[in-house]
Amino acid sequence: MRIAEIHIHKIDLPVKNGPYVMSGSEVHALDSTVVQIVTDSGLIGYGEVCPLGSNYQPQHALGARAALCELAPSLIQQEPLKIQVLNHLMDSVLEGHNYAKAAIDIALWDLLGKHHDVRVCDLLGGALTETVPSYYAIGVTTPENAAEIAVEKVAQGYRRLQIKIGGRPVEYDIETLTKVYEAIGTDAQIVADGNRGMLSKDVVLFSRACKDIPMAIEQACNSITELVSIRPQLAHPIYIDENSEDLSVVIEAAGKRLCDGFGLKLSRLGGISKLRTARDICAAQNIPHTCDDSWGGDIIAAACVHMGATVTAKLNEGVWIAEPYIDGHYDEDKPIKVEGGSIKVPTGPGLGVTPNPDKLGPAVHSF
Ligand code: 0XW
Ligand code: MG
Repeated sequence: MRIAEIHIHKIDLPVKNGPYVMSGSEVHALDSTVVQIVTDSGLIGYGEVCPLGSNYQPQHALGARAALCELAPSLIQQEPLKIQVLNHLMDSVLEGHNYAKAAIDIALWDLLGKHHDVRVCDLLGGALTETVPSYYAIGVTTPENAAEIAVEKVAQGYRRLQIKIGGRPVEYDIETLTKVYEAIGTDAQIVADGNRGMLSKDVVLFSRACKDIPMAIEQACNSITELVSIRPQLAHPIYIDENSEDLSVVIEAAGKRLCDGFGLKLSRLGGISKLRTARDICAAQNIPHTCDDSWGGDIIAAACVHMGATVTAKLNEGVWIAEPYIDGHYDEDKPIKVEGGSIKVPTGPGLGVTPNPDKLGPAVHSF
């Protein structure tokens, strides 16, 4: 089997009930890129990457499509089932740009599963569960509103809530987490996520003021250096998210125990192949982690769910998907969605989703 065609689609994803507010940005709509890899046998593999705007990470939608245009010609006529070989080929053609390569990697795993009539999670060693826990991210908002949403989401079945902090006087963050904890207690695990937006001094003040609230603090500061410098002063475990730019950072942070957990993103690391390795590194070091991505529709959601299904329960911090903030699905027959705080693992081969061509629209680039 050979790769015969590669098509790149641009899909606009308005934020439902938006904007989505984090310490450094407020997003009203996202620009997602879907990759279709068509083989000479007629099989089609789908991948997706959707940067969370252009300042959340060193990624942006136009950059993803430009990188994919740089990569696509070298992939034509290659053997799609040799995923590792093609990852090496991509690295030889283009340095970096893991987020764009991730879309290709995901499509190749989708093809591998379809070729063998096996689900991606089962290709990754087997699903340990048929429903994965999700979590809900409450954007930066007033203390009262955050508490109100927290109660609503716990009632819907979520057992982990991420409360966005940062980008404002730290007193507001302290009051917000205090109100949320008063409202839900330990009915759900609480993670306060600063999305790199806080000064180390404010994180120390925040942690000390909230010392009686059982929670983790995720990526509060911009760098690992800052996080490591204040960690001894904190009353809470710390998680690394945005700083885990690639496997080498995960290996170092896990090996040196620089954090107590990770927010891992599929596209940031480079796709399913790389997140599988990060999963195993975390398992070896007993470090809990999420299996997320920045944003995107059913394709990236399915990839995160398949990966999350293979993470042992005690290390599984949940699978975040953008579905609650998106109207509609690429595949209305087999949508990937959060129900009661959990997500069912798709049952079909590969990713288990078949995007409706009408939802993808015409390709913006074809090879
Ligand atoms: C909550 N997420 C996984 C979704 C958004 O992309 C941000 C991210 C995070 O944890 O920072
Ligand atoms: Mg995070």
